[in-house]
Amino acid sequence: MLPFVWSDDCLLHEPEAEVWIGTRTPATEVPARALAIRAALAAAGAQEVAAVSHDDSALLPVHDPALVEFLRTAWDDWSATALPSDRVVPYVFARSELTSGRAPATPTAIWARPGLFAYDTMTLIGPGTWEAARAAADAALTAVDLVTAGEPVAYACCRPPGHHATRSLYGGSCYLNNAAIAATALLDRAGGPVAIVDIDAHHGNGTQELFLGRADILTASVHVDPGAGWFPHFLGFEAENDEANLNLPLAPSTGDDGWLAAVREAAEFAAPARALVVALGVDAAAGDPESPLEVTAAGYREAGRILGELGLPTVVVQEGGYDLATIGPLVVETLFGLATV
Ligand code: SP5
Ligand code: ZN
Repeated sequence: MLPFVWSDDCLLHEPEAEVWIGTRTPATEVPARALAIRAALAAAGAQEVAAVSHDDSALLPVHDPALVEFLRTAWDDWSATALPSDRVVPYVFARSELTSGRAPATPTAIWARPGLFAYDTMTLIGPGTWEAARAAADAALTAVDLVTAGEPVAYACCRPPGHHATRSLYGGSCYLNNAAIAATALLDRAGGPVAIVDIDAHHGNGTQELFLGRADILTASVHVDPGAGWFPHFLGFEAENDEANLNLPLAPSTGDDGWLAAVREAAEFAAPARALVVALGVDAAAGDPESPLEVTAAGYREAGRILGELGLPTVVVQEGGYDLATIGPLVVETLFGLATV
């Protein structure tokens, strides 16, 4: 069984809540997710490897230094100010149209600063958020190191997830784009193009926007149709496809047959690459509270097999998956599929 990369620091992010349509609802992206996955991997006999700390220089091919600096300091600045909210939440947004495309001023008010970097109200920052986000990136980079050293497949138990984070914005429960960070690190070592295949139930909008127009990083995403009312709402459509980007939106209620056909198409698209990053969300599974797709455990295993058949050096990073009772087994099924080809 393949190695899995783990960091205790990924547990430090405890958002507690999401502000959705102005309502504080219980958080779905909770530390227990990572513990459930770890327990299932350990029971399956996977080898745990501790995440190794990497320099911030590995983040900068992907993220604006201003976003990194904001995430690093946001909680300390917020908590040093007497504010009525126990988490960093935006209330005003620095939309580019607001400033006619000019760079917005850096607000003096601490409570206005999140509006420079957040694109939703659901992605809260509290004590430990930065440490966890940084540890998740370290886990992804450690998995890259394992694959570079000759492991055919390595899995990183990244938490918080990453695929909704763009170059300079955070959102969708994501702060740093772990899959994108892994892909740029792999690019240096693969000697050719790298593909990211995203099978999370939601469109990997951050990853798509990060690599828009780049031929050396191919991006493919299989997800529930945002046009049917699902996050990230504004993108993830076929109209965004080009030679280096493939969106495969699926109708709500799509099960194994339709989903696996899309995964096969994504795998074919990725085939010319020299290395692969799988953004593995298991929220496409039937019963997940955050998506209407109806993939089974056998479907996830088959997806793993399809992607493993490409025979590329492969880094798997964790994205979503919110049903605590099933996410561990679903990750194990996928990895069994990938590693037993
Ligand atoms: C990584 C990942 O799977 N991110 C998913 C983010 C989607 N969240 C959008 C949720 C929309 C509203 N859901 C209502 C739940 C209220 N707690
Ligand atoms: Zn998701």
